[in-house]
Amino acid sequence: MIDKRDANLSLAFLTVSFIALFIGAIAGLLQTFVRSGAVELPLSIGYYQLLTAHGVLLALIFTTFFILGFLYAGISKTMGTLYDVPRRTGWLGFVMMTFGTGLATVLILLNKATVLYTFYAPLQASPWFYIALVHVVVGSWLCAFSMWNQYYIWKSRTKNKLSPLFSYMAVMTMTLWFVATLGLAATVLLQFIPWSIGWVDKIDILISRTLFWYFGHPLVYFWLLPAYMCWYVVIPKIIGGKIFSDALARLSFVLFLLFSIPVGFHHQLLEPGISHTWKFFQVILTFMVIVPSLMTAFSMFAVFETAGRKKGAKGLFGWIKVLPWRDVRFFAPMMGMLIFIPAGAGGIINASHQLNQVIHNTLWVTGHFHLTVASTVALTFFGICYWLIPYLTGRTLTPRMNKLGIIQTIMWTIGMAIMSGAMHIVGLFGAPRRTSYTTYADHSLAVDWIPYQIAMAVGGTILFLAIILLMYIVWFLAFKAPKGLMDFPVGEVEESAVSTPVILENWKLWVGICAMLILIAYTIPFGHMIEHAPPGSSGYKFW
Ligand code: HAS
Repeated sequence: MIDKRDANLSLAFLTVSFIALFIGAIAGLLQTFVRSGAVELPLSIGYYQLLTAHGVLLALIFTTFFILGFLYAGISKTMGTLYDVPRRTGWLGFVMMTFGTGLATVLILLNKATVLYTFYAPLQASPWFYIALVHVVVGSWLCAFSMWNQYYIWKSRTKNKLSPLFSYMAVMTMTLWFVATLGLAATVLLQFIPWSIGWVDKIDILISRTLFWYFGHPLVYFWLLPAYMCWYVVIPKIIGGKIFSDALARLSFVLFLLFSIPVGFHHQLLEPGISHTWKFFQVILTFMVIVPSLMTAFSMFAVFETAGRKKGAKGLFGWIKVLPWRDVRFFAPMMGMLIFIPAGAGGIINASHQLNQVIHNTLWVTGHFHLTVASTVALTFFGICYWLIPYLTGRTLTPRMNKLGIIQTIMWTIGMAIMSGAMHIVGLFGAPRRTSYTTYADHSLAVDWIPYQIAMAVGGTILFLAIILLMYIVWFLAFKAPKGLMDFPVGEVEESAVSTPVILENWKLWVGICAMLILIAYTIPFGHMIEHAPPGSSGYKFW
């Protein structure tokens, strides 16, 4: 049983995350309608305003709050009840983040921050929007400090050389987040706030985008790693198997820390002002960051097959049949894994310099991130909430909710296949992303895109219905499900697995190599940007 005080902290984060999910999903549905030409927005609400709300609330807020809620629950489960200082620091972080989220949402709704979730300069928002973001980031740092503090106290009290796998992964995820958000903090504090207040007239766009993508790429792994924590630690237990290798799991997280940050240029391959040599270098590192995902795929196949064979499965693929397909705690993350196979392949296409010329700034990219974060990660998070919420509220997952969860997962998978499939195809035809409905003066090329945009609206509608169903299940599990004991599933490691080398827990070493790689990948190109700095740009508010 989890300590009530720890459960409350986790539930607080999860509550904000689901509110953000609901509002963000309404914005998403309306967007697909507008983009297909089916409706016009009333009350002078702008398309780009809606798009900003959708991106900020889903990509930044739903994910971050969900992750922190999940991590706190897992740390409390695997290292024991939170110590007082970490718990209090966690609450302080929560209050700051929630204040920042509220302020940012109000500004977006007032049309004072219509700058999309990447807030690219020279689009300019009210300074309060950037100040709100500072609150979210500093609040999340407090959570990082609180988790590190818990880990430090636990280690010094237990004298254990190795921490529990889940907690180790949580500490690594927050380390990655902290190093990544330094870039965001730098651009917001040194560039955006002074410029939006009017202390300086101009902003250096290339530097702001470079600092943003220094943060923006590891951000996607900050979303992915908690999903991997579920795959590595939770799924083996649910399917009645064992963790393939503790050492391999930890090594893959180390590799994410090392290689996910010095790769931001692969989002800027078409940007002038960065030499090809440095783009090429960061593309190589991008291909390195694929390795830990391939290790994860290998490890999961091993877990499934070993568990299946223990249950008597025969033949090359017999183990697939004996997986617990009717258990939503497995089914939802499994759909996420299966989707990650084409989604990851899409990422490799994006990272290839020549192919990036074809897909950059097209709807293909939107399709890519709806398969990765909005399917692989989101489905895993949904799968987690079906057992995490009853675990935290002292209730149980009933067979009826399990069934509804399976239906929800199927709806999500079908809706996303239609929407994201259409995005990928029409993106290859050249349809740009981040645009409202337009036929470009009835140009034949643009008119040909419309059927795909209608398909996107159909997929979006199914997704929205799936969100309503999810909200019902979440509400039921939180307030109505019968009282009982629900498990936080934590797998055990296979007896035959190699023992974990203690060096994997040498933080100074890994953070040191991470810092070195960042310096190698960024120092010279960043120096060039400063040396050849353009005059900069004033701010624009188009919508
Ligand atoms: Fe990405 C753009 C490259 C992964 C998210 N990406 C984006 C954007 C987002 C995003 C949000 O190089 C748009 C940002 C914006 O607004 O502009 N991405 C990659 C690469 C990977 C990758 C190389 N992306 C992700 C993940 C995301 C995400 C993960 C969110 C969570 N991405 C790019 C690039 C761009 C980009 C360029 C810029 C494009 C442009 O021009 O703007 C890799 O990490 C992918 C590696 C993954 C794999 C798959 C492994 C498969 C596994 C599943 C195994 C299945 C099992 C089940 C075990 C190699 C682990 C088996 C069971 C059975 C029963 C069979």
